[in-house]
Amino acid sequence: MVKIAEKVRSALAAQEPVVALESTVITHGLPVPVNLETARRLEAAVREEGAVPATIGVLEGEVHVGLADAELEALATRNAVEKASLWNLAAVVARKQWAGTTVATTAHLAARAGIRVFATGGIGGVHPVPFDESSDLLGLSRTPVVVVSSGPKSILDLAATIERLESYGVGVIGFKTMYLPAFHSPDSPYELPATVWSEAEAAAAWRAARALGLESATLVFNPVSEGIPYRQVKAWVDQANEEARAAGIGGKDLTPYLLRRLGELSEGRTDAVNLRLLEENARLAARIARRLVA
Ligand code: PSU
Ligand code: MN
Repeated sequence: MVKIAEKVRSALAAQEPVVALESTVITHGLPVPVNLETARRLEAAVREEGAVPATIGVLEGEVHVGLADAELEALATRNAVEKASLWNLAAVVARKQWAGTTVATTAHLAARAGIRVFATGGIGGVHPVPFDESSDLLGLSRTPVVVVSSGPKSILDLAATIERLESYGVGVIGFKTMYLPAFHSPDSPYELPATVWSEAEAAAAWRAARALGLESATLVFNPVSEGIPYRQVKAWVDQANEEARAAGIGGKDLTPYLLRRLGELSEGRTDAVNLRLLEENARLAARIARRLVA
């Protein structure tokens, strides 16, 4: 049911640094063929920083912790692929389906495999549409793992998302920033409860969380380099939301629509920033993972 790749298994046994990577960004977040190129680039970035990558996904009902290149390619190019969040993961496995795993699911699977550090682009959170709240929030409140991201996805209600992280008791840390990074933007008006100024400090915060018996994730928010100003992205998001509302687009179609419109309104800038932040987060996660085994 769960297959841990030999490279990952031996790295964990030898106490070498391992970084988990999610696969919803491959199956649902990015278009073909950028998705496969990006997945490969992220694995290479983790290796360059001296850690072992473990991309997690579901292939024909088998959870893979660590994918061989041919498996990565199969997941990235296949047509009928589910998005496995916490509410459908078990059914996807039982029915032998294929799926990309969300942040909540990847974090859970990584933690169970003994992986302590996980890199992603943006976490899910509270949407402006009532009652659409990502299970990333609750999932991260009960999963002990370091999660490196560039903040919540731009299309979310940031104020509500940061409040929810506090309510659920998720560990929240800014990496060299005192303000919540907002995915495409390196900052936002929302203050963070804590800041670390180095990889060693991030690792120390994780060790403290473990020593104190905290079961929640430690979120490390890493502002993207050369991002887009917060006001600018917010204006695009507001415009795209307004257009979606006018066109009657909602539900599952809303997020892909908004991301596509952001790409158009920004003339491709948001897409370029998205790829850069993914790689920057993979690199930071690898450096933190190295501090954890040192
Ligand atoms: N950020 C992106 N694109 C994505 C995601 C995040 O820019 O595709 C994925 C992540 O896997 C995240 C998931 O965990 O979306 C959240 O989905 P939902 O809001 O349905 O829980
Ligand atoms: Mn949702």
